[in-house]
Amino acid sequence: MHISCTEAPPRAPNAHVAGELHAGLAAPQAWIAPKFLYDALGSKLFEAICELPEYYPTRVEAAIFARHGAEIARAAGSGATLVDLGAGNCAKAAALFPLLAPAQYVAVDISAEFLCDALARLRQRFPRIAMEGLGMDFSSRFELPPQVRAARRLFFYPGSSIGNFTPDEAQGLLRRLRAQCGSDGGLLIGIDLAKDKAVLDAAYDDALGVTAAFNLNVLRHVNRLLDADFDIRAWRHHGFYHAAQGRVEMHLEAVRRQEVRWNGGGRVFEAGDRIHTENSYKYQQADAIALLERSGFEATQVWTDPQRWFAVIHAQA
Ligand code: AVI
Repeated sequence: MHISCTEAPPRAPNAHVAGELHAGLAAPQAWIAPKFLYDALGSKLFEAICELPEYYPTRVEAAIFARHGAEIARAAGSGATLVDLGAGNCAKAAALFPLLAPAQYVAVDISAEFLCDALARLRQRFPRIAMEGLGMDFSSRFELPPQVRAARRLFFYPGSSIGNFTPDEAQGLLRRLRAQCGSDGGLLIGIDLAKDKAVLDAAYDDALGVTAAFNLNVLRHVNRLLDADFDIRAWRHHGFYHAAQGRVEMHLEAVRRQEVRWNGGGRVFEAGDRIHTENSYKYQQADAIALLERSGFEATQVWTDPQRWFAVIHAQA
């Protein structure tokens, strides 16, 4: 199910969303899927995170595109239907329009309202490019609707958002993309690489507390979606690199004992109990390439920064 930017948004969450949230909150180790971090405010907070000095991925990835843009465009080819996954404010794709000259631009994001506002602004800047906005959760199912041209498709998945899936889930998603690519399509993907724990800890627990606000905001979103009564002030953000797992983890920790109720359920959280809200896997370059190849893509070229903190990879179907 998707919401096109030309339709009115639905008023109530669907039963599947409510069921998924309920299952996670009631689990012995409570969790909330990271996609719920992105309501309209969550998307704005993520935009702010991307401006933080500690949050290097956006800056480093942009520098790779700035330095190697012409070569990247040669590898990816121009004139494709550019499908931007997790498009957010669409800024990353827009920066590549002059190089990739897409025949159609399709922006996909779970945060439909934020996406549609961004796309309306983009249409004014680039009136000649056909654009489509799709508010959808592409994490478990992915089928492009008929208004997305079947002509050569180039999937654009920047920002290391693939890292928010476990490697198995990532493989599932990449396989679904591969199936929608056609024989001459491809994928341009940004993947964050493993690095020093101190750099990663700071990137996910910044001095200003923007990442903390981003994480806590998920409880406001859940309050709205499930008619829950989480008290935001009773929770604390944790973001840290777990080297053995090869991932950054975000959690919310209860600062005191509390009972939380939601539509269809509820539970007591003891002080110190945590809700796991996000993983952000950091790959070795070789493992990232192996993941793409296991998913049916052929990695044709890799670009990194001088410190090898981040990789942009072009993979062919
Ligand atoms: C969107 N995603 C790739 C970000 C990340 O780095 O995992 C989300 C984020 N979480 C905390 N800071 C940023």
